[in-house]
Amino acid sequence: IKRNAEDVKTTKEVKFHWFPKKIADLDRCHHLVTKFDPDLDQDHPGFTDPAYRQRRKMIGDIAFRYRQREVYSTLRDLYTTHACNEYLEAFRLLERHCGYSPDNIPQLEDVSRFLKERTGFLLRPVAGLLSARDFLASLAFRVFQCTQYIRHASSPMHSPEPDCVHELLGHVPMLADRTFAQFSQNLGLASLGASDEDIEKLSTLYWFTVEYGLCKQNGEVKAYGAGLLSSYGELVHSLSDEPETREFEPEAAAVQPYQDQTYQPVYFVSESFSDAKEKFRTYVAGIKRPFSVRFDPYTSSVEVLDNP
Ligand code: HBI
Ligand code: FE
Repeated sequence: IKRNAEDVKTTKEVKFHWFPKKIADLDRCHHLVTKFDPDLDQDHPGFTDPAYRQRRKMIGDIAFRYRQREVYSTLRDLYTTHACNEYLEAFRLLERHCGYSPDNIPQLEDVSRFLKERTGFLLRPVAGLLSARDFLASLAFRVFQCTQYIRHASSPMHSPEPDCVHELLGHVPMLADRTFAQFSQNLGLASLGASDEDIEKLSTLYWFTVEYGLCKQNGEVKAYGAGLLSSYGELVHSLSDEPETREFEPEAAAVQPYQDQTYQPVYFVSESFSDAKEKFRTYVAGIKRPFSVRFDPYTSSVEVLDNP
């Protein structure tokens, strides 16, 4: 069995092995002895049966995924103090009605049905990181493209790409808020047919609001960005004294350089979602397009109107 250097600790002269001290520590007791594994042991009765080995792999993956409870419980403890009210309200409902819990990953379909009732948003499965243009276009129809796979078990608190922890704990609760949902759809509508430069700006705006936005609430600053609410480290960092915070102005946020490798050095704080939505409306009016678009909620389609 391979072990990490950190598994052997030293106290003065005595070396001893790391051992679990609470039930959650068992998430780290996952080292397998593989000598009888059907993938590796030629004498295993299932060695030559690919269907059996595939099924075993699926069941094994579920066992490894069990570590999700660590992420869920750790993040949930922070929400009370760090997340905005809109988030907390939706999160409580998702726990009560949608199977959100430390040891369950809810089905996309169930969560989508919940959102549909609240704000008309739908979740649609997607295989990975989409181009900004395609991702934003889906928001125009109140469709959120949602990854379903989970981050690698060796790094439970971090994922370089979106995964279901990010979508379900970061994005979904906010999409249950009416004003935030309208803001998201407006971002999407503004992106339709926009120039590459404008897509870049809208994508940066998305970054500093939907992903890393902060907002004021009863004299305090709280998080509403999905990138923050799905990352323990950055959630703590964003509300500490370390980063710079600026009042949300779409013109400034649209061109602010951002970090996708480490924590943000700058965050934008909105007065409220209504305020952010209004400011964004003014910003969008300045984007030049040879046509305008209107969403028809009866048919869920976009009408193109020629500008006179
Ligand atoms: N693709 N699947 C997926 N999920 C996202 O959250 C996402 C994306 N592509 C681009 C993107 N987000 C944003 O960073 C903006 O570029 C719109
Ligand atoms: Fe995201």
